[in-house]
Amino acid sequence: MSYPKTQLNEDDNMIDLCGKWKVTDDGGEFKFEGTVPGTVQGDLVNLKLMPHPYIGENEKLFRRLEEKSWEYSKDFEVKKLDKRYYDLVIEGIDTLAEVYINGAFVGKCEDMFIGYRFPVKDLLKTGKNTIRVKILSPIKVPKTLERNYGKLYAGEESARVYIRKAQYSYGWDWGARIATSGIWKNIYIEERDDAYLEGSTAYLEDINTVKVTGYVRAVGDRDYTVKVLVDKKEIGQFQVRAGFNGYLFEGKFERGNLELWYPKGYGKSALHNFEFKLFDGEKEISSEKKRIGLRTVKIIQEKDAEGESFIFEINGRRIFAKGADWIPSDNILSWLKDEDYYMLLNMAADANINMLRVWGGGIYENEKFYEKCDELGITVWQDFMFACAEYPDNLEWFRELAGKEARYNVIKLRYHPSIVLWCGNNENNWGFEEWNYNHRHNGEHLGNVLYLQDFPKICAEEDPSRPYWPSSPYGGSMANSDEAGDRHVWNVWSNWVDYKGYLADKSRFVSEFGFQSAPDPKTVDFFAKKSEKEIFGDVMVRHNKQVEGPERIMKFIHNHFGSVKNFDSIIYLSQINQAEAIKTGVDHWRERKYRTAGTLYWQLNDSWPVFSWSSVDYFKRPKGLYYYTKRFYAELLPLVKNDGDELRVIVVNDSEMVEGRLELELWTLSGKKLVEKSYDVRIPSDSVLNVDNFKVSESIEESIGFVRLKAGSKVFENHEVFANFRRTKLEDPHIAFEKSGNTLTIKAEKPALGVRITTERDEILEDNFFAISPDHPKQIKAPKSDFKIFSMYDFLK
Ligand code: BMA
Repeated sequence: MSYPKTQLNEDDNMIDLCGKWKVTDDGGEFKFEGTVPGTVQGDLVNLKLMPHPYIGENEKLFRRLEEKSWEYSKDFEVKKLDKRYYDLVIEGIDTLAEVYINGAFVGKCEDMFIGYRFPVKDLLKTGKNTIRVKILSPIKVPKTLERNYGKLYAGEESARVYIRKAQYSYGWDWGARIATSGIWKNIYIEERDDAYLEGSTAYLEDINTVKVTGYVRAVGDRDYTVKVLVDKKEIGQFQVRAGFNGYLFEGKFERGNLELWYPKGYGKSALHNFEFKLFDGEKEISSEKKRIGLRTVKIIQEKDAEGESFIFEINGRRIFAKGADWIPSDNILSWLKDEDYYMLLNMAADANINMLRVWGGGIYENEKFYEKCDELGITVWQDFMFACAEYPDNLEWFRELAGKEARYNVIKLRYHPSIVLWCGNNENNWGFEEWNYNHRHNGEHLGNVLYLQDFPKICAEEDPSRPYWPSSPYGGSMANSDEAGDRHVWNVWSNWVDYKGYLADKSRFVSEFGFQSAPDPKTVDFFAKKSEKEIFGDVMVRHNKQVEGPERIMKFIHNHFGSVKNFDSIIYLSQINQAEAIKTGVDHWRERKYRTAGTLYWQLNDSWPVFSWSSVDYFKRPKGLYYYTKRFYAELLPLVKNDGDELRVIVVNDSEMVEGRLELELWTLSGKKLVEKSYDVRIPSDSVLNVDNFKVSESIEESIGFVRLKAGSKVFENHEVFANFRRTKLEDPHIAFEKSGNTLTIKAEKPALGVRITTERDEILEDNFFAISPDHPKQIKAPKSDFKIFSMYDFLK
């Protein structure tokens, strides 16, 4: 028996309270059978009592629901009360709640990110019992607090800083405003006779020494020990003793030949089956089973000519972080299934992503998320859930609650090798310096005591196995400076700068940069009728949450392509612009390895169907950027770049030494080959190799470059657009294709760009949105359903 329940076997040591509950609101408007875990908003839509919030302008109908309080109630049976302890365990409640059993007050919940546990034996009786959970309005209470304590800087809904609830649920520049209410995680009564384990973990103290530790809760006055098994082999039995935050066990053993855990692309992500068994004398009374990977992690911060490095080092190896930022995958979290997590994370891994940043305006993710990242070797930069605001840590209760939340989540998640960093918040320190976040307490910015004192202390106490970083961005002379630490690069896009602007950037680690695009056309069809497909129309503007988001989309389309044909062209061209933009940044920063040591683009996923910075839309349909990601994050990246009067040919290698053949071609858009070269290359491990520099006699202004590296059985491709499509009109590339068996071969007579295959059914293809050189037909696995092939030419006027 252990906590949380997600690890419980279906046994008789609990009374499960999940399932159907009666739900009513305080206004007497709704009365329905709700589902737990769940949310009232999710139920209301599922039961068709409210329309789907993601269609048309329906989102706005959900705003008034925020004002309501809700009551959940359920009868349940208790067969016998013969155990010593009966704890009501609520793994998560959204958010402010009062709990009653058989009419008696049990306790209060005030943080959606904390699991609650209340002893309830005295309140239970054998036979029928009733539990009642009153959930208070998630807007009225914070608004009252705001009136009492003062308005802080927090963008659109400033009251959100007074409630420990996912901050994006009050609306974000990519997210709907749906402030949910509900019992969003498991709820049950745990029956026990004795103590139990919590937060057992194992980590490397140094590369050869494994440390094991964990808490033992509810101890009696007895002699407890904890036996630890690794892959079924016992490695030791350790005494339980009083520690500063409760009883605990601690021990060490030699790693010996236990394999290490590496991020994807750097070795195997080996996981070991750890079993922690709590004994009272000879009797086993509790156990935790966890799959744990062993690795060391630090950030190399060393002075150099450009300032100070910021390089993740795992097991002594430098890592170039290739990734994206992760937001909650739904506005109604109760709609997410394990499969949604698996699919998105598999997609990320297939696209060669080795790091995701769990952004601070969302949630500490579902256990399944981290388990899958452990398995796939995707490292996680984990923010604490504080974003784009000042937070009232001047209030003692708030500071205490924030600390409790941090400690709870660190203890819960610390066994995951994938998490390589705890980070205090998203952009708050940047705000202190550059966005007039000027409220202070005892001279300190509001929130900063948490990020600079409390959180690092909690992390050091509970989890010495990974570094802590105060904020994202942070480091250097200013939080968002480029000479040290991480940086969010938003001059491009948000400040209306076009994407060539990335080329001047010298960030040491780019933890955010992004460019918006439309979702997949089928996703647009989900929320908009034909008559609503107008980029500045009400429905489209509602589905682009950034102020002047649509304006930027159109500006950059006009910049690059001139006038637009129709709405389909906007969808397509916005995706091409986005993909080319992010590629421009990544190509540039990867070439700077390790002066820049990571690129996390904003953002991998979406929380509803929307125009946003994501590479995969709400329905997990890949955008052009997704397929580009696969190529620009591959272990080998060939590049051809224009330095003004010379072309430069480069290969970036993140893996072992490779020998291969590099081919380069330059074509005009009208189909004239300007250059053809090839090189035998030997690319040292973990390197950036300058292959060639040369002058081209003819103008390259109307051309496109293709680079192709053949290494063993693998081919790594890249292209570089030198032409300006507004000046040089694309000509019809005359695309032809042939399907034989499982292979699709696509040919073009002239350079074809942005070749897009659309399929009848949703399919993730081996490749898509690629460029084709007339000399090199493209071969991919054939789609399974009917398909059509387009290229950029079809979408331009
Ligand atoms: C960053 C993020 C988010 C935001 C994104 C796009 O600042 O941290 O707050 O959604 O940019 O504007």
